[in-house]
Amino acid sequence: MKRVITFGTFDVLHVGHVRILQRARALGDYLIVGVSTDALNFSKKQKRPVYSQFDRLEIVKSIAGVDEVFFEHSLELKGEYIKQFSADVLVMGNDWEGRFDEYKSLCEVVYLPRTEGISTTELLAEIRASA
Ligand code: C2G
Repeated sequence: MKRVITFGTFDVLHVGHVRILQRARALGDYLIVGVSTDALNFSKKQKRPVYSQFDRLEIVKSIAGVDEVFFEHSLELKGEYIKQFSADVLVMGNDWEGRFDEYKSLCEVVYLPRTEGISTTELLAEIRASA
């Protein structure tokens, strides 16, 4: 049984998020998703997600193929999470290409191409413009 782990904010869920989760799941038999907390987001991007971490966790958990979810409290804890959840593969979008290569000593590290033409940031800009 191959266990896959991935991480993200997954705010204002869109097809790019769904596709990366499905492609991550297809690399193994069990998918664990670390949903970044509001505090982690704020420290990383200086902004609050639209949906709270509790809503984002609940939404991600409801997606077919997602077997387990947890809160990612810090980017630096990835190694700990990989060990804690006994992950065999770490999957990240290629916007993070090369950033997590240090974990290759713990598990396989795979960067998957992002879905072109969609992002939460662009969606929010469109919503603001048309509101
Ligand atoms: N993604 C994608 N295609 C898009 C948008 C996002 O494949 N058009 C992927 C990203 O590459 C990422 C995942 O969806 O792997 C979640 O994206 P975000 O919510 O933007 O996650 P991010 O804020 O990058 O958080 O520990 C790392 C962080 O938690 C990652």
